[in-house]
Amino acid sequence: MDIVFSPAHRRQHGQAELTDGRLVPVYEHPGRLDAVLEELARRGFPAPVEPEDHGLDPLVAVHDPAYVTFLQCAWDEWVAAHGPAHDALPLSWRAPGMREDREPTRIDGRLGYWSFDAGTPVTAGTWAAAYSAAQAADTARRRVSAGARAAFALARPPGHHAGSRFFGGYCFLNGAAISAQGFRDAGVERVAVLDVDYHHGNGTQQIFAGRPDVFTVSLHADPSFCFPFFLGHADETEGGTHLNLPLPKGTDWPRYLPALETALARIGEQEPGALVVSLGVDTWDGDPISSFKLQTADYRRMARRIGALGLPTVVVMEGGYAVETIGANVAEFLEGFEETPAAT
Ligand code: Q9C
Ligand code: ZN
Repeated sequence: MDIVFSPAHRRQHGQAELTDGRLVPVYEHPGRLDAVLEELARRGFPAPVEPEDHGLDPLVAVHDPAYVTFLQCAWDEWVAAHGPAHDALPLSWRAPGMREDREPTRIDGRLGYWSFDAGTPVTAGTWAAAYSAAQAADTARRRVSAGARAAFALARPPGHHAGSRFFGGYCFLNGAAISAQGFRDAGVERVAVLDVDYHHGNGTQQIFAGRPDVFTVSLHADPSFCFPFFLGHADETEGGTHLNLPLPKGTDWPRYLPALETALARIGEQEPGALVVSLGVDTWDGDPISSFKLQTADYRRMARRIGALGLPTVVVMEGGYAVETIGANVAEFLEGFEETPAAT
């Protein structure tokens, strides 16, 4: 499997995120990908390739150009107001009854206007890193469009919480959505996105809501008790174009598998021409911010089933915060996928 990786991911290294009422060191940090790279090399995977640069077009195919412009300028605006010593974090958001037709001019207001949480620091390198991750997802998609059976965008910051007009949940640009839209623009009539990150893929759901050409599915911790809290319930079908499979605290493989089979059956019914997988391994038993109980060997089982669809597939890295096992969990997934043949 082709692996697309950019060292520019290191430029997103926030100081702190707001968790449980305290500023704590960020969970989403460069060491995550270092650990994956090291484990893939150890297991003999081919050396990664760097993303091609296709500019802003793939980004603005799924994000509002005004949002993309904001991301490019946010750090400079923050430094002008507050200096460079601390990361930029939003503190105020609209509530119902407040106005969304007036974009604030002050950076503090603008950060809230374009986001939905205080766990996603904007830093000096955020744009460069998020841009490289978006290009990695796009390059992986181009490799598959050019005939590869599958490609893996080993990228960060992750993307599935980012919507057409907002960042949050450690995400700025939605690589999975960029890949899916890229398949569409390359002539694939129907695309499916399968999100197996522990958290609901609210950004992906929002971007493709009501789009019969892009069927989206998310398996995740029930938003009644888990971030992102305000989307991800089973009754959100987006006119039959989306499926949510919320799962309880403590879900293990025997309870995860039936939901995965449901997801795969629904995807199969759509007869898609390509698949994008949002691969979060924060479902691992022992992840520091999650509650599921998947074991390392379960990622091989998961990938065998996903691979059995036989579809041209882009896998995009999302969450997974247990640095000691993130590499093994990702490697098991990729090896399991590679055991499956392409449909003929
Ligand atoms: N105590 C992804 O996995 N809230 N994003 C964390 C930690 C945000 C996770 C709170 C979690 C976002 C891509
Ligand atoms: Zn996650």
